[in-house]
Amino acid sequence: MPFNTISMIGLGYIGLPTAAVFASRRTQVIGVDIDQEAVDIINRGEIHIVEPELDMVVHAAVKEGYLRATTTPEPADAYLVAVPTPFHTDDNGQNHKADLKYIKAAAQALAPQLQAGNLVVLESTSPVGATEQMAGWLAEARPDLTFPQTHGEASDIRIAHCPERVLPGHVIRELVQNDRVIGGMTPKCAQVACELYQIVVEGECVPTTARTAEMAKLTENSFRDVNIAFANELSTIAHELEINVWELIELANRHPRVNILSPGAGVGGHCIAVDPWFIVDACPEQAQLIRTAREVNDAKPGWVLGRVSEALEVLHREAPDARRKDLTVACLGVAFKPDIDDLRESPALGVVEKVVALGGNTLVVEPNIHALPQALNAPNVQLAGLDEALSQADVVCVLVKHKPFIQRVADIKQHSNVIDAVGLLG
Ligand code: SAJ
Repeated sequence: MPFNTISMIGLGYIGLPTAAVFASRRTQVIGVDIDQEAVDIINRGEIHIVEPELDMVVHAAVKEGYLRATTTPEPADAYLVAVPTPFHTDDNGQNHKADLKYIKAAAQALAPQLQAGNLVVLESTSPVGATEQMAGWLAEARPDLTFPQTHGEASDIRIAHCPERVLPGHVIRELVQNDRVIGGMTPKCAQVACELYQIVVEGECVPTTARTAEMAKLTENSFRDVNIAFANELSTIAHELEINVWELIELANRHPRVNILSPGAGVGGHCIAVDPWFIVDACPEQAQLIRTAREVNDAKPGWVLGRVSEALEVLHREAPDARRKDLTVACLGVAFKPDIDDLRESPALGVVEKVVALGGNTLVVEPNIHALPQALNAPNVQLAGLDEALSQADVVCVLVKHKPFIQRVADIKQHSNVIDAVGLLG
């Protein structure tokens, strides 16, 4: 079927690049977001998020008239939903269930525009069953139309799940090159959704069921989480045994069937530290390894902090009159991973916050930001350059392996008291 106009509901880290890439293929794209400011920025041909190359693609798409943003859905041939699926929060605080309220709101907002023959695709990372639930909300709002859950292949509306799987920092390239898993509520739904994605995707579009596609996405991120947990556990074991974990991994990885990932300050971001819990929540009895991996990775920032405390204790003992508040710790990196400016869900940021709380002075070196986040707004913490930090710090703690740190590794090595959570020094 022809897709003359598509509508992207949610213009965030996934929705905006996806909308822009479709628009760059000369498809009319109507982007929808509840954030008026984001809508205004996009309509000026600018962007409200940081992602390499995205500004150029959005600018060209808006200027050439293929991309337009609005706060209310308009008629389209296909609707793509890319809204957040955070943890559920109730009176007892946060739990590890997915909160589908944004999917429900998106479904209710687009439902009045639906016409027979339309396709609705859920892109948001979701627990198994969420696509069927979205179809239920659409059907509730539009009793005049038929849906796959009741009318199968004969339904007026086609519904599919096509999880996004792009790596932040490489989104524009991966949106086009990666294979896509396309789960239809019926085989016809999957086929129609494949036709849509083939407009932009150069990789293969592989059809399956909606439930399998939902689980495929959770599986990919759980696989990575479990493997990072192995590396993180290894780093604490190696420390106990007085072995250099980076050399150890380098040696083990020379085996043709071994490929150990890198230990770090913990696992951050909005995906890998969240998605495995949706599996654990659905199958708590069976998901033992997946749960343990989450716990191992969540414990890693605390372990790194413990090493900073130990180093300070030693200095304190060595120079009894140097009061703890006069000691300075330099923290290199606060982003959630190398070479990005994104501090959300960052394990490094968590470590820095606790280092600040230990007392003393903290110098934060983060080449990707110009001002410290609110969480680090304290009199004893400052954003600093690398040279200043290295000359003033009693303890240096490397938390993120940013390129500018790799370039200055020889200088960092000169410091006498470095805690290296990411293998910068080798
Ligand atoms: N990390 C390590 N050691 C490693 C690799 C990563 O400690 O060897 C840490 C990073 O520093 C970071 C966290 O893990 O804190 C996650 O980083 P990442 O680069 O592995 O992944 P994300 O969260 O940026 O993106 C992931 C990707 N998923 C997979 O690689 C399986 C991406 O393809 C997904 O689209 C994205 O999650 C998502 O949106 O779900």
